[in-house]
Parts: sequence; structure tokens; C-alpha cells
Amino acid sequence: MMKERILVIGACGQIGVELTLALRKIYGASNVVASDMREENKLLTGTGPYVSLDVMNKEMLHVQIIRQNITQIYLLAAILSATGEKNPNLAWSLNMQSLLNVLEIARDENVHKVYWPSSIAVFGPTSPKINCPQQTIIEPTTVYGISKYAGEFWCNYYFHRYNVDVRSIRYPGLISYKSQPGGGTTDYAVEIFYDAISERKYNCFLKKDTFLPMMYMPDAIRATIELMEAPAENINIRTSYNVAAMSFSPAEIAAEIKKHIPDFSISYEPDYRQPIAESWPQSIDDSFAQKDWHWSPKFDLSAMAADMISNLEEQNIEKNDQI
Ligand code: NAD
Ligand code: AKB
Repeated sequence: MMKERILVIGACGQIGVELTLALRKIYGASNVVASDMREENKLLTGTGPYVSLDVMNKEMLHVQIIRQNITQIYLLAAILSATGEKNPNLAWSLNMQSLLNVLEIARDENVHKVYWPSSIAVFGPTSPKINCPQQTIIEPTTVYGISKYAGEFWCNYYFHRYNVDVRSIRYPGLISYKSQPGGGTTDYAVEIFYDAISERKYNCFLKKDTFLPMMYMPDAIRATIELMEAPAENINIRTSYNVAAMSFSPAEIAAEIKKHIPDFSISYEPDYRQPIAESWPQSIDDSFAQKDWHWSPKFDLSAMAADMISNLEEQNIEKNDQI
């Protein structure tokens, strides 16, 4: 069996930390090289190799891929929807050029698999709102969504033209307690837990009835690894797969949190992220992922909320013990 050497780019972000740790368990700590532009995340420190790397510097990226004998790349560096609207040129440039740098080097070197995530942000106001299908009208209105949709077609192109085995998932909003989210519209669904535990209240930047597709991080990590480990002949979608787990509104998640923290209260002050959220579907049809690589989520809203609260409370207790 070929010995895999994996490079995770953007390893210090919300997904990167947990994905790197999960990959290290499977492939061996020394075979998974974490990289990012920022300082190493403390959850990664001491768990395996780390290199400081700007994915926009193609020469340095190329050097690292050769030096580390990399056979698989997970590219997670990106600017997300809310931050992207503040600096559209930067978001387009990072989100596109990082992908092209990785795809070109993968084509020319010994990299036989690439993972690059897309997002439900590819969908726009003209896409179906409920159970949004894999193939449908796609007219994104954010620069982030435009960059993801263009990226999906670059992945498809490199697979068909150059045989680069690149795979992708359109993640919904991801909820996690290990590392903080980085500038998305769905970030409220993480912030709400932190504020519920520390302040007993949360001021939400979306309206109470704004439904969005969401997923708990353990499901997202499992989906990613299951897709990457599926036999190549089962992967029929080479743009990016729809995946789904749950769908809820701020009012619904607040009610769920109240079951655990009865004095929790929520207020609403919608801002520039409201129209972004309203442009996306409320729920997703993931039947292609179910059929091709047997995708099935484990966490619904109530299981996710219970697990988030118990893990965040434990972290809080440990932090207070250290003070
Ligand atoms: P994040 O912002 O938390 O992490 C991105 C990481 O990339 C950061 O650690 C950042 O320092 C790093 N980075 C930025 N520019 C870089 C550069 N030039 N070179 C190297 N590293 C750089 O993002 P995330 O939430 O972990 O998302 C990872 C991927 O998943 C992105 O492509 C994102 O679009 C996609 N995605 C995320 C979500 C979500 O809810 N988190 C949903 C859909 C899709
Ligand atoms: C965002 O809100 O930008 C991300 C995403 C759904 O891609 N969480």
C-alpha cells in the first residue's frame, strides 16, 4: 500500500484543526503536515509536523510539496462569506489563486488526491429554498459564493483534463467547540453557545426565522474523510457534493439551548449578513452523496446542542481551574 504524506493548508482554522487531528489518527502523526499563515494553533502543538506557509506563494508551496514528499493535499485556506463582502478583491484572489496553485502543482507532481471544500454559498436567491438539489439554478450573489462556484468548475476541469483526483463537499454552516469560526454568515450558530454559557444571553445578527442548513463538526470531518476514502469509481460528482445534516433558525436553536440553560435569552439585531443568509437555501438535498459514498449524518439539532454545551462547559471548568 502506498504510504500517504498529507499536507493540510489552512490547518489552524475552524475545520483545519479538527481535520488535521483526525487525519493524524488515521495516517500517523508524522505523515500529516499541518500548515498555515498564522501561528500554530495550540491544539495542534506537539501533535505532528507544522510548517508556516502562505499558499499564495506558489514557489514555496511547490518546495514544501517536494521536500515533504506530499501525496495528498487538503486545501482549507479561504476567506468566508461575511469577511469576503468587506474585501471582495482579496477574497476572489485568495479563494481562486490558492486553488489554482494547488491544482497545478498536484498535476505536475506526485500528488494523487486533492480535497477542496465548496459551500452552500454557491446557491443564490434563484435556487430552490427547500431541499435544494445537487444540480439546479445556481446564481450566487456573494463574492465568496462566486469564488466557490468557479472553484468547483476548476476542480471538475482538472479531473477531466489532467486526471487530478480532486474531491469536494459543499459544506453547510459548521458548528464546533474546538476552534473558532473565521468570518462566515453561519458563525452565529457557534457564537450563540459561547455567549449562552458565559453571558446567559446572545444578540443575534440574523432574524429569528432565518433557516439555514447546518452540520456539527464531527459529521463534517467524517463526511470529508469518507469522501476522500471512497473508491474513485464511486465519485460521480467532480464539481462538489451537496451534504446535509440539520436545518434550523436562530429562534429554534435558542429554544434548544434554553432546555439546558433555562435563564438563556436571545435578542435580534440583523446586519449586513441577513441578506447573505436570505440568499441561501434553507435545506439541502444530499441524495447523490447518500448514493455514491453512503453519506449519513449522526447529529441532529438536539444531539448537537447537548454535545456543544457539555463540551464548552467542561472547557470552562478546566479554564477556571487553571486560574
Ligand atoms: P477559517 O477561516 O477558520 O480557516 C482558514 C485558515 O486558512 C485560517 O487558519 C487562515 O489563517 C488560513 N489562511 C488564510 N490565508 C492563507 C494563506 N494565504 N496561506 C495559508 N493559510 C491561509 O475557515 P474554515 O471555516 O476552517 O473553512 C475552511 C474551508 O472550508 C474554506 O474553504 C471554507 O470556505 C470552507 N467552508 C467552511 C464552512 C464553515 O462553516 N466553517 C462552511 C462551508 C465551507
Ligand atoms: C459562511 O457562512 O460563510 C460559511 C459557509 C456556509 O460557507 N460558514
